Amino acid sequence: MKKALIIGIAGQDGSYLAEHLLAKGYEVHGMLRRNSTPEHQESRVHHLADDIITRYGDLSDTHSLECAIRESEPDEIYNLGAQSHVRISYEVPQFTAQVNALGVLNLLTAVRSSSSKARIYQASSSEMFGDSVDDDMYQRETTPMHPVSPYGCAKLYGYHIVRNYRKAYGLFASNGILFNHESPRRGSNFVTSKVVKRACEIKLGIRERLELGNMDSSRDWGHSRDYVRAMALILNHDVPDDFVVATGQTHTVRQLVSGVFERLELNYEDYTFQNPKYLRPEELPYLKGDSSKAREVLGWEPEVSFDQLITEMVDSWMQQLTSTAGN
Ligand code: F7E
Repeated sequence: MKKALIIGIAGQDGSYLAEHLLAKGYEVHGMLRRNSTPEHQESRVHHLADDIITRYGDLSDTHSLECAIRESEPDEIYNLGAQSHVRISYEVPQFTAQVNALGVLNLLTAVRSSSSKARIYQASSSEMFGDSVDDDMYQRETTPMHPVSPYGCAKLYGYHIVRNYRKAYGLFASNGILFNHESPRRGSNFVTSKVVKRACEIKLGIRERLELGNMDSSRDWGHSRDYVRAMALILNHDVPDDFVVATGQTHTVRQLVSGVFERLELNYEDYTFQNPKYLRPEELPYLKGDSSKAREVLGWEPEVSFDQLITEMVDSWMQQLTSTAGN
């Protein structure tokens, strides 16, 4: 039986990855960060409580990483832990760097000092490309990286230190360069979830308006469930390597908003307003990923379309909100 350690198991991706690995027969260990409010801390993995082994830990605490590695003796480590919100990275830039950049170094150091032979997956991000795009309007593994946020800068360090340790010390350490990926489990301060939740609340008469930042940026949005499959394929490939994971389609935030409201038979223009507090000091304007390498080398491809993703999120939020209203 293979053993996996998922750092950040209580997040959107951590929870889907745990389900995916359990279904493949893995013993699944997870590390989660302590919050001051225990409520909802493990809500995304609550249904797996009898099947997974969790412990508290933190990427900024090398001792906790060493203990987790020693106790779980993993064959595979998935580092999904991060301060993952780009706008908030401007409010906590040093914390973001400590976790998203130095945290990766702490993990690599902990693997080496424990003499672990575990394969390591690093959750790298399309935010690392920043304002850089190839002439054909795609970003791919070879596209130069010019990050435009503290989050992107920190993730770029994590990406490079993984490549450096792979070459320098022969670690099996790989980067998945994942473009935006969403689901009903997405935190409600990311744009897809925020738009869907607010639109459902407006439809139900619970709320009157949706306040957003920049609606002209474009993102390549996929489904988290599809993307965790790519993570496992990346670690089970015969050599460590770096892969872009993306759908290859891009939509503006405005198209997302208009599509969600249309599904609910509402006109978004009647309810949507700009609030400067949601604008970023520097915006990443455009993302569209070319995942040909992952498709050709790993045989990966996404199964859920953008429309199916939005439908699943709308159905889920409608169901949650109507069941809460009935309580
Ligand atoms: O913003 C615009 C915002 O916060 C998407 C993370 O998972 O993907 C994610 O980062 C777009 C941006 O995702 C609001 O300005 C407008 O252009 O959903 P988001 P993100 O920043 O692209 C990458 C790949 C990661 O790695 C990150 O961890 O939507 N936008 N108005 C807004 N965004 C938010 N959150 N809230 C608004 O009110």
